[in-house]
Amino acid sequence: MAAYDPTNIFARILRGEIPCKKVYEDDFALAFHDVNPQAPVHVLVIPKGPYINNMDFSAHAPADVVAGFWRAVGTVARDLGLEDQGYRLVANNGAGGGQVVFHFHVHIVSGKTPPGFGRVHA
Ligand code: DGP
Repeated sequence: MAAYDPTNIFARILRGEIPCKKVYEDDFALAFHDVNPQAPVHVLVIPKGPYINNMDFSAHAPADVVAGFWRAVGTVARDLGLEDQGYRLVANNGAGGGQVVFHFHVHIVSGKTPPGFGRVHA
């Protein structure tokens, strides 16, 4: 696996170097609106640590960091009022899995979602 690149766009958002439309933040995660929404609700949740993707995060993040991150994903979905209407979680992993930004992130999408969303770029 390639090394984490600290110049990626989400690392820059975490450092406050570029703005985001923040919806939630705690010790483990930052959540903000996707700049190019694919559904009426499209929010990204990212861990605060330098993990490239799910393979990296699931293998290398300490247990409290993994738990804190996934609790934050649930909190964001709840705070967005999505519990009743439902939502999808998408985590593209690797270029072949459609990942473009190489800082681990989970998409929360709800409402009308285009069929192409989350497609694999084989
Ligand atoms: P992925 O393909 O899973 O790596 O998705 C990356 C997402 O990140 C994509 O839906 C667009 C979003 N994105 C890219 N650059 C920015 C940015 O500067 N700000 C925000 N808010 N979202 C971004």
